[in-house]
Amino acid sequence: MQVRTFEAVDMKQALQLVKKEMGPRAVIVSSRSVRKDGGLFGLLGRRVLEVTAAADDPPGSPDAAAELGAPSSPRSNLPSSLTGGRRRGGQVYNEIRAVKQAVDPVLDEIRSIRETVASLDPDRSPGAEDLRADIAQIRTLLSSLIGSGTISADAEGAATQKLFYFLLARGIDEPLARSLVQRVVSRVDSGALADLERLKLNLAAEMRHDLTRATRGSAPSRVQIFVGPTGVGKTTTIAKLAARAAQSSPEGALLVTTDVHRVAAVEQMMRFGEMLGIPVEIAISPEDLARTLVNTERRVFIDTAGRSHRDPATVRALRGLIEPAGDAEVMLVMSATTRAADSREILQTYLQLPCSRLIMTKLDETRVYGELFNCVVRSGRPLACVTTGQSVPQNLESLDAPGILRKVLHG
Ligand SMILES: Nc1nc2c(ncn2[C@@H]2O[C@H](COP(=O)(O)OP(=O)(O)OP(=O)(O)O)[C@@H](O)[C@H]2O)c(=O)[nH]1
Ligand SMILES: [Mg+2]
Repeated sequence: MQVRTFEAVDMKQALQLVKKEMGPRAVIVSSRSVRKDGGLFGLLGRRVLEVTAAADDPPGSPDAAAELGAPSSPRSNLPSSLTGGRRRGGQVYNEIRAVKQAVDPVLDEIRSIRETVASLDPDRSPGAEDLRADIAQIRTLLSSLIGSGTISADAEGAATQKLFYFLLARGIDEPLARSLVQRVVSRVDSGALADLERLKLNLAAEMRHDLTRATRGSAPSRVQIFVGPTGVGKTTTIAKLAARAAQSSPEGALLVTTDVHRVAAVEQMMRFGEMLGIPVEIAISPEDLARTLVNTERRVFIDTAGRSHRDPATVRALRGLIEPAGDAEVMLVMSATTRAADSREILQTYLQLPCSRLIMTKLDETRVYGELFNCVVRSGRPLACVTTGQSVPQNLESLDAPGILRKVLHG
Protein backbone atom coordinates (compact mmCIF):
# COMPACT_ATOMS: atom_id res chain seq x y z
CA MET A 1 0.00 0.00 0.00
CA GLN A 2 1.43 3.42 -0.92
CA VAL A 3 0.29 6.64 0.73
CA ARG A 4 1.17 10.00 -0.82
CA THR A 5 0.29 13.60 -0.21
CA PHE A 6 -0.32 16.11 -3.01
CA GLU A 7 -0.71 19.87 -3.06
CA ALA A 8 -3.07 21.54 -5.49
CA VAL A 9 -5.04 24.74 -5.96
CA ASP A 10 -8.39 22.95 -5.76
CA MET A 11 -9.95 19.50 -5.52
CA LYS A 12 -10.26 19.17 -9.26
CA GLN A 13 -6.53 19.62 -9.78
CA ALA A 14 -5.82 17.37 -6.79
CA LEU A 15 -7.94 14.58 -8.25
CA GLN A 16 -6.15 14.87 -11.58
CA LEU A 17 -2.79 14.58 -9.80
CA VAL A 18 -3.90 11.59 -7.70
CA LYS A 19 -5.29 9.82 -10.73
CA LYS A 20 -2.19 10.51 -12.85
CA GLU A 21 0.32 9.49 -10.18
CA MET A 22 -1.52 6.66 -8.43
CA GLY A 23 -4.16 5.47 -10.87
CA PRO A 24 -7.98 5.64 -10.84
CA ARG A 25 -8.34 3.09 -8.05
CA ALA A 26 -6.60 5.32 -5.53
CA VAL A 27 -8.68 6.38 -2.54
CA ILE A 28 -8.67 9.79 -0.90
CA VAL A 29 -7.72 9.47 2.75
CA SER A 30 -7.93 13.10 3.80
CA SER A 31 -7.95 16.64 2.45
CA ARG A 32 -7.27 19.93 4.19
CA SER A 33 -6.63 23.49 3.26
CA VAL A 34 -3.23 24.81 4.47
CA ARG A 35 -1.21 28.02 4.17
CA LYS A 36 2.17 27.70 2.41
CA ASP A 37 5.36 29.75 2.32
CA GLY A 38 4.09 32.52 4.53
CA GLY A 39 6.26 34.37 7.04
CA LEU A 40 4.71 35.51 10.30
CA PHE A 41 3.77 31.99 11.44
CA GLY A 42 2.45 31.13 7.98
CA LEU A 43 -0.39 33.64 8.25
CA LEU A 44 0.51 35.45 5.05
CA GLY A 45 1.10 32.41 2.87
CA ARG A 46 -1.04 31.30 -0.05
CA ARG A 47 -3.75 28.69 0.61
CA VAL A 48 -3.30 25.27 -0.98
CA LEU A 49 -5.28 22.08 -0.75
CA GLU A 50 -3.33 19.18 0.69
CA VAL A 51 -4.79 15.82 -0.32
CA THR A 52 -3.54 12.48 0.96
CA ALA A 53 -4.35 9.41 -1.13
CA ALA A 54 -3.62 5.72 -0.84
CA ALA A 55 -3.40 2.98 -3.44
CA ASP A 56 -2.41 -0.64 -3.73
CA ASP A 57 1.20 -1.14 -4.69
CA PRO A 58 1.81 -1.47 -8.41
CA PRO A 59 1.93 -5.09 -9.52
CA GLY A 60 5.43 -6.53 -9.32
CA SER A 61 6.50 -4.52 -6.30
CA PRO A 62 7.74 -6.70 -3.42
CA ASP A 63 4.84 -5.62 -1.16
CA ALA A 64 2.20 -6.31 -3.77
CA ALA A 65 3.73 -9.71 -4.45
CA ALA A 66 3.65 -10.53 -0.75
CA GLU A 67 0.01 -9.43 -0.48
CA LEU A 68 -0.97 -11.68 -3.36
CA GLY A 69 0.80 -14.65 -1.86
CA ALA A 70 3.87 -14.46 -4.08
CA PRO A 71 7.20 -15.34 -2.44
CA SER A 72 8.45 -12.48 -0.31
CA SER A 73 12.04 -13.29 -1.13
CA PRO A 74 12.37 -14.33 -4.75
CA ARG A 75 15.95 -15.47 -4.17
CA SER A 76 15.08 -17.97 -1.45
CA ASN A 77 11.85 -19.39 -2.86
CA LEU A 78 12.28 -19.55 -6.62
CA PRO A 79 14.31 -22.12 -8.53
CA SER A 80 17.89 -20.96 -8.88
CA SER A 81 17.51 -20.58 -12.66
CA LEU A 82 14.99 -17.82 -11.99
CA THR A 83 16.74 -15.99 -9.20
CA GLY A 84 18.43 -13.06 -10.81
CA GLY A 85 18.15 -10.73 -7.85
CA ARG A 86 15.35 -8.38 -6.88
CA ARG A 87 14.61 -7.20 -10.41
CA ARG A 88 14.47 -10.77 -11.74
CA GLY A 89 12.00 -11.71 -8.95
CA GLY A 90 9.80 -8.82 -10.04
CA GLN A 91 9.88 -10.04 -13.62
CA VAL A 92 8.91 -13.56 -12.59
CA TYR A 93 6.10 -12.21 -10.50
CA ASN A 94 4.88 -10.21 -13.50
CA GLU A 95 4.98 -13.33 -15.63
CA ILE A 96 2.96 -15.28 -13.03
CA ARG A 97 0.50 -12.42 -12.91
CA ALA A 98 0.19 -12.35 -16.72
CA VAL A 99 -0.47 -16.11 -16.79
CA LYS A 100 -3.06 -15.70 -14.02
CA GLN A 101 -4.76 -12.91 -15.98
CA ALA A 102 -4.94 -15.16 -19.04
CA VAL A 103 -6.21 -18.17 -17.09
CA ASP A 104 -8.84 -16.42 -14.92
CA PRO A 105 -11.35 -15.76 -17.76
CA VAL A 106 -11.00 -19.40 -18.86
CA LEU A 107 -11.76 -20.56 -15.30
CA ASP A 108 -14.79 -18.23 -15.22
CA GLU A 109 -15.99 -19.71 -18.50
CA ILE A 110 -15.60 -23.25 -17.12
CA ARG A 111 -17.53 -22.27 -13.99
CA SER A 112 -20.37 -20.83 -16.07
CA ILE A 113 -20.48 -23.93 -18.32
CA ARG A 114 -20.67 -26.10 -15.17
CA GLU A 115 -23.61 -24.02 -13.90
CA THR A 116 -25.39 -24.38 -17.25
CA VAL A 117 -24.85 -28.14 -17.23
CA ALA A 118 -26.14 -28.33 -13.65
CA SER A 119 -29.25 -26.40 -14.68
CA LEU A 120 -29.99 -29.03 -17.34
CA ASP A 121 -30.40 -31.60 -14.59
CA PRO A 122 -33.95 -31.01 -13.31
CA ASP A 123 -33.11 -32.39 -9.88
CA ARG A 124 -30.29 -29.89 -9.32
CA SER A 125 -31.62 -26.86 -11.14
CA PRO A 126 -32.52 -23.86 -8.94
CA GLY A 127 -35.03 -22.81 -11.64
CA ALA A 128 -36.82 -26.15 -11.36
CA GLU A 129 -36.91 -25.72 -7.58
CA ASP A 130 -38.63 -22.32 -7.97
CA LEU A 131 -41.08 -23.79 -10.46
CA ARG A 132 -41.90 -26.70 -8.18
CA ALA A 133 -42.43 -24.27 -5.25
CA ASP A 134 -44.68 -22.07 -7.41
CA ILE A 135 -46.79 -25.03 -8.50
CA ALA A 136 -47.08 -26.26 -4.91
CA GLN A 137 -48.20 -22.80 -3.78
CA ILE A 138 -50.75 -22.50 -6.57
CA ARG A 139 -52.08 -25.95 -5.67
CA THR A 140 -52.34 -24.95 -2.00
CA LEU A 141 -54.06 -21.71 -2.90
CA LEU A 142 -56.57 -23.38 -5.18
CA SER A 143 -57.29 -26.23 -2.79
CA SER A 144 -57.82 -23.77 0.06
CA LEU A 145 -60.24 -21.81 -2.12
CA ILE A 146 -62.01 -24.97 -3.22
CA GLY A 147 -61.96 -26.40 0.33
CA SER A 148 -63.54 -23.25 1.72
CA GLY A 149 -66.42 -23.75 -0.70
CA THR A 150 -65.74 -20.33 -2.20
CA ILE A 151 -65.13 -21.67 -5.66
CA SER A 152 -65.29 -24.92 -7.55
CA ALA A 153 -62.43 -26.43 -9.52
CA ASP A 154 -63.91 -25.44 -12.88
CA ALA A 155 -64.13 -22.16 -14.78
CA GLU A 156 -63.95 -20.18 -11.54
CA GLY A 157 -60.80 -21.98 -10.41
CA ALA A 158 -59.26 -21.39 -13.83
CA ALA A 159 -60.03 -17.64 -13.66
CA THR A 160 -58.40 -17.17 -10.25
CA GLN A 161 -55.46 -19.24 -11.39
CA LYS A 162 -55.08 -16.99 -14.44
CA LEU A 163 -55.24 -13.94 -12.23
CA PHE A 164 -52.43 -15.32 -10.09
CA TYR A 165 -50.29 -16.07 -13.15
CA PHE A 166 -51.07 -12.65 -14.55
CA LEU A 167 -49.66 -11.03 -11.40
CA LEU A 168 -46.55 -13.20 -11.45
CA ALA A 169 -45.99 -12.32 -15.12
CA ARG A 170 -46.22 -8.60 -14.22
CA GLY A 171 -43.41 -9.12 -11.67
CA ILE A 172 -45.50 -9.08 -8.50
CA ASP A 173 -43.67 -10.89 -5.75
CA GLU A 174 -45.25 -14.31 -5.24
CA PRO A 175 -46.43 -13.91 -1.61
CA LEU A 176 -47.95 -10.50 -2.47
CA ALA A 177 -49.65 -12.00 -5.55
CA ARG A 178 -51.09 -14.83 -3.46
CA SER A 179 -52.47 -12.47 -0.86
CA LEU A 180 -53.97 -10.21 -3.55
CA VAL A 181 -55.78 -13.12 -5.24
CA GLN A 182 -57.12 -14.33 -1.91
CA ARG A 183 -58.44 -10.87 -1.10
CA VAL A 184 -60.05 -10.47 -4.52
CA VAL A 185 -61.73 -13.87 -4.22
CA SER A 186 -63.04 -13.06 -0.76
CA ARG A 187 -64.49 -9.70 -1.88
CA VAL A 188 -66.20 -10.43 -5.21
CA ASP A 189 -69.63 -12.00 -5.36
CA SER A 190 -69.70 -15.58 -6.51
CA GLY A 191 -71.10 -14.60 -9.92
CA ALA A 192 -67.85 -12.80 -10.76
CA LEU A 193 -65.48 -15.63 -9.87
CA ALA A 194 -65.31 -17.09 -13.36
CA ASP A 195 -65.00 -13.68 -15.04
CA LEU A 196 -61.33 -12.78 -15.38
CA GLU A 197 -62.01 -9.20 -16.46
CA ARG A 198 -64.17 -8.53 -13.41
CA LEU A 199 -61.56 -10.14 -11.19
CA LYS A 200 -58.95 -7.82 -12.71
CA LEU A 201 -61.07 -4.77 -11.96
CA ASN A 202 -61.30 -5.82 -8.33
CA LEU A 203 -57.62 -6.58 -8.33
CA ALA A 204 -56.82 -3.04 -9.47
CA ALA A 205 -58.89 -1.62 -6.60
CA GLU A 206 -57.05 -3.81 -4.08
CA MET A 207 -53.66 -2.80 -5.46
CA ARG A 208 -54.54 0.91 -5.48
CA HIS A 209 -55.62 0.59 -1.88
CA ASP A 210 -52.24 -0.98 -0.96
CA LEU A 211 -50.30 1.70 -2.82
CA THR A 212 -52.13 4.61 -1.23
CA ARG A 213 -51.38 3.30 2.26
CA ALA A 214 -47.69 4.10 1.78
CA THR A 215 -46.69 7.19 3.72
CA ARG A 216 -43.66 9.42 3.77
CA GLY A 217 -41.32 8.49 6.62
CA SER A 218 -40.43 12.05 7.60
CA ALA A 219 -41.32 15.65 6.87
CA PRO A 220 -40.01 17.30 3.69
CA SER A 221 -36.57 18.75 4.23
CA ARG A 222 -34.23 21.19 2.50
CA VAL A 223 -31.53 18.52 2.81
CA GLN A 224 -31.84 15.08 1.27
CA ILE A 225 -29.40 12.18 1.61
CA PHE A 226 -29.49 9.35 -0.90
CA VAL A 227 -28.65 5.76 0.02
CA GLY A 228 -28.91 2.45 -1.80
CA PRO A 229 -27.12 -0.51 -3.31
CA THR A 230 -24.16 -0.13 -5.65
CA GLY A 231 -24.66 1.09 -9.17
CA VAL A 232 -28.43 1.67 -8.99
CA GLY A 233 -28.06 5.25 -10.20
CA LYS A 234 -27.84 7.32 -7.01
CA THR A 235 -25.34 9.89 -8.29
CA THR A 236 -27.03 10.25 -11.66
CA THR A 237 -30.46 10.69 -10.07
CA ILE A 238 -29.11 13.24 -7.58
CA ALA A 239 -27.73 15.27 -10.49
CA LYS A 240 -31.15 15.22 -12.18
CA LEU A 241 -32.95 16.28 -8.99
CA ALA A 242 -30.42 19.00 -8.18
CA ALA A 243 -30.78 20.40 -11.70
CA ARG A 244 -34.54 20.74 -11.19
CA ALA A 245 -34.10 22.27 -7.75
CA ALA A 246 -31.56 24.77 -9.07
CA GLN A 247 -34.14 25.94 -11.62
CA SER A 248 -37.16 26.01 -9.34
CA SER A 249 -35.89 27.19 -5.96
CA PRO A 250 -34.55 30.72 -5.43
CA GLU A 251 -31.98 29.59 -2.87
CA GLY A 252 -30.29 27.28 -5.44
CA ALA A 253 -28.86 23.79 -5.07
CA LEU A 254 -25.71 22.28 -3.64
CA LEU A 255 -24.30 18.84 -4.44
CA VAL A 256 -22.37 17.15 -1.63
CA THR A 257 -20.52 13.90 -2.11
CA THR A 258 -19.46 11.71 0.76
CA ASP A 259 -18.34 9.01 -1.69
CA VAL A 260 -14.70 10.00 -1.36
CA HIS A 261 -13.14 6.60 -1.43
CA ARG A 262 -12.99 6.36 -5.21
CA VAL A 263 -11.40 9.18 -7.16
CA ALA A 264 -13.69 8.28 -10.05
CA ALA A 265 -16.78 8.83 -7.88
CA VAL A 266 -15.67 12.33 -6.83
CA GLU A 267 -14.82 13.14 -10.44
CA GLN A 268 -18.25 11.95 -11.58
CA MET A 269 -19.94 14.35 -9.17
CA MET A 270 -17.61 17.22 -10.12
CA ARG A 271 -18.45 16.64 -13.78
CA PHE A 272 -22.18 16.79 -13.05
CA GLY A 273 -21.63 19.97 -11.02
CA GLU A 274 -19.72 21.61 -13.87
CA MET A 275 -22.24 20.51 -16.46
CA LEU A 276 -25.21 21.82 -14.48
CA GLY A 277 -23.51 24.89 -13.00
CA ILE A 278 -24.17 23.67 -9.45
CA PRO A 279 -21.48 23.91 -6.74
CA VAL A 280 -20.07 20.65 -5.39
CA GLU A 281 -18.71 20.11 -1.88
CA ILE A 282 -16.72 17.09 -0.81
CA ALA A 283 -17.37 15.88 2.73
CA ILE A 284 -14.57 13.67 3.85
CA SER A 285 -16.05 12.75 7.25
CA PRO A 286 -19.35 13.05 9.17
CA GLU A 287 -17.93 16.15 10.94
CA ASP A 288 -17.04 17.67 7.60
CA LEU A 289 -20.57 17.00 6.38
CA ALA A 290 -22.08 18.68 9.46
CA ARG A 291 -19.86 21.74 8.85
CA THR A 292 -20.86 21.92 5.19
CA LEU A 293 -24.56 21.83 6.05
CA VAL A 294 -24.29 24.57 8.65
CA ASN A 295 -22.70 26.86 6.09
CA THR A 296 -25.36 26.75 3.38
CA GLU A 297 -28.92 27.89 2.78
CA ARG A 298 -29.22 25.97 -0.49
CA ARG A 299 -31.23 22.83 -1.22
CA VAL A 300 -28.69 20.13 -0.49
CA PHE A 301 -28.38 16.75 -2.24
CA ILE A 302 -26.00 14.41 -0.41
CA ASP A 303 -24.57 11.43 -2.26
CA THR A 304 -23.29 8.34 -0.47
CA ALA A 305 -21.15 5.46 -1.69
CA GLY A 306 -23.18 2.47 -2.91
CA ARG A 307 -23.03 -0.35 -0.41
CA SER A 308 -24.00 -3.99 -0.51
CA HIS A 309 -27.05 -4.80 1.58
CA ARG A 310 -25.24 -7.98 2.59
CA ASP A 311 -22.34 -6.13 4.17
CA PRO A 312 -22.97 -5.91 7.94
CA ALA A 313 -21.12 -2.56 8.06
CA THR A 314 -23.54 -0.87 5.64
CA VAL A 315 -26.17 0.30 8.10
CA ARG A 316 -23.61 1.45 10.66
CA ALA A 317 -21.63 3.45 8.10
CA LEU A 318 -24.73 5.16 6.72
CA ARG A 319 -26.09 5.96 10.17
CA GLY A 320 -22.79 7.73 10.80
CA LEU A 321 -23.57 10.05 7.89
CA ILE A 322 -27.30 10.45 8.47
CA GLU A 323 -26.91 11.58 12.07
CA PRO A 324 -24.76 14.67 11.36
CA ALA A 325 -27.12 15.52 8.50
CA GLY A 326 -29.72 16.45 11.13
CA ASP A 327 -33.29 16.31 9.87
CA ALA A 328 -32.29 15.40 6.32
CA GLU A 329 -34.80 13.30 4.42
CA VAL A 330 -33.33 9.88 3.64
CA MET A 331 -34.14 8.71 0.11
CA LEU A 332 -33.69 5.03 -0.73
CA VAL A 333 -32.69 4.49 -4.35
CA MET A 334 -33.37 1.08 -5.90
CA SER A 335 -33.38 -0.30 -9.41
CA ALA A 336 -36.60 -1.54 -11.04
CA THR A 337 -34.53 -4.30 -12.65
CA THR A 338 -33.63 -5.99 -9.34
CA ARG A 339 -35.08 -9.45 -8.70
CA ALA A 340 -37.94 -9.51 -6.19
CA ALA A 341 -36.08 -11.80 -3.79
CA ASP A 342 -33.06 -9.46 -3.76
CA SER A 343 -35.26 -6.38 -3.32
CA ARG A 344 -36.81 -7.97 -0.28
CA GLU A 345 -33.36 -8.33 1.30
CA ILE A 346 -32.30 -4.84 0.23
CA LEU A 347 -35.38 -3.38 1.91
CA GLN A 348 -34.73 -5.40 5.05
CA THR A 349 -31.28 -3.86 5.35
CA TYR A 350 -31.98 -0.30 4.27
CA LEU A 351 -35.22 0.10 6.19
CA GLN A 352 -33.18 -0.10 9.38
CA LEU A 353 -32.40 3.50 8.42
CA PRO A 354 -35.06 6.22 8.65
CA CYS A 355 -35.87 6.06 4.91
CA SER A 356 -38.61 8.48 4.01
CA ARG A 357 -39.32 7.79 0.32
CA LEU A 358 -38.20 5.53 -2.51
CA ILE A 359 -36.74 6.28 -5.91
CA MET A 360 -36.88 3.54 -8.52
CA THR A 361 -34.37 3.79 -11.36
CA LYS A 362 -33.78 2.17 -14.75
CA LEU A 363 -37.42 1.74 -15.73
CA ASP A 364 -36.19 1.91 -19.31
CA GLU A 365 -34.26 -1.33 -18.82
CA THR A 366 -37.29 -3.52 -18.15
CA ARG A 367 -40.80 -4.12 -19.41
CA VAL A 368 -41.96 -5.72 -16.17
CA TYR A 369 -42.71 -3.11 -13.52
CA GLY A 370 -43.90 -5.29 -10.60
CA GLU A 371 -40.97 -4.08 -8.50
CA LEU A 372 -42.61 -0.64 -8.27
CA PHE A 373 -45.57 -2.20 -6.50
CA ASN A 374 -43.50 -4.71 -4.50
CA CYS A 375 -41.14 -2.08 -3.09
CA VAL A 376 -43.79 0.53 -2.26
CA VAL A 377 -46.04 -2.01 -0.55
CA ARG A 378 -43.26 -3.84 1.29
CA SER A 379 -41.58 -0.66 2.49
CA GLY A 380 -44.78 1.29 3.20
CA ARG A 381 -42.97 4.28 1.61
CA PRO A 382 -44.22 6.23 -1.42
CA LEU A 383 -42.26 6.83 -4.61
CA ALA A 384 -40.59 10.23 -4.82
CA CYS A 385 -39.80 9.74 -8.52
CA VAL A 386 -38.60 7.25 -11.09
CA THR A 387 -35.84 7.47 -13.67
CA THR A 388 -36.08 6.27 -17.23
CA GLY A 389 -32.61 6.66 -18.73
CA GLN A 390 -29.07 7.91 -18.37
CA SER A 391 -29.54 11.45 -19.67
CA VAL A 392 -29.02 14.24 -17.14
CA PRO A 393 -31.09 16.23 -16.30
CA GLN A 394 -33.74 14.48 -18.41
CA ASN A 395 -35.20 11.00 -17.81
CA LEU A 396 -36.79 11.79 -14.46
CA GLU A 397 -40.53 11.38 -13.85
CA SER A 398 -42.97 11.34 -10.99
CA LEU A 399 -45.50 8.52 -10.66
CA ASP A 400 -48.51 8.62 -8.34
CA ALA A 401 -50.43 5.52 -7.21
CA PRO A 402 -52.66 5.34 -10.33
CA GLY A 403 -49.56 5.88 -12.50
CA ILE A 404 -47.74 3.01 -10.78
CA LEU A 405 -50.77 0.82 -11.22
CA ARG A 406 -51.05 1.61 -14.92
CA LYS A 407 -47.40 0.74 -15.43
CA VAL A 408 -47.55 -2.47 -13.42
CA LEU A 409 -50.77 -3.79 -14.93
CA HIS A 410 -50.47 -2.54 -18.50
CA GLY A 411 -46.72 -1.88 -19.01
N1 LIG B 1 -30.61 2.76 -18.26
C1 LIG B 1 -30.47 3.55 -17.20
N2 LIG B 1 -29.26 3.73 -16.67
C2 LIG B 1 -29.16 4.54 -15.59
C3 LIG B 1 -30.26 5.19 -15.01
N3 LIG B 1 -29.82 5.91 -13.96
C4 LIG B 1 -28.49 5.71 -13.89
N4 LIG B 1 -28.08 4.89 -14.88
C5 LIG B 1 -26.74 4.43 -15.18
O1 LIG B 1 -26.33 3.50 -14.18
C6 LIG B 1 -24.92 3.57 -14.03
C7 LIG B 1 -24.59 3.78 -12.55
O2 LIG B 1 -25.07 5.09 -12.20
P1 LIG B 1 -24.52 5.87 -10.93
O3 LIG B 1 -25.33 7.10 -10.82
O4 LIG B 1 -23.05 6.00 -10.98
O5 LIG B 1 -24.91 4.81 -9.81
P2 LIG B 1 -24.58 4.90 -8.26
O6 LIG B 1 -25.72 4.27 -7.55
O7 LIG B 1 -24.22 6.28 -7.88
O8 LIG B 1 -23.30 3.95 -8.21
P3 LIG B 1 -22.30 3.80 -6.97
O9 LIG B 1 -21.98 5.15 -6.46
O10 LIG B 1 -21.12 3.09 -7.59
O11 LIG B 1 -22.99 2.92 -5.98
C8 LIG B 1 -24.42 4.70 -14.91
O12 LIG B 1 -23.99 4.14 -16.11
C9 LIG B 1 -25.70 5.52 -15.14
O13 LIG B 1 -25.66 6.25 -16.35
C10 LIG B 1 -31.56 4.97 -15.61
O14 LIG B 1 -32.59 5.48 -15.19
N5 LIG B 1 -31.60 4.15 -16.70
MG1 LIG C 1 -22.49 7.02 -7.01
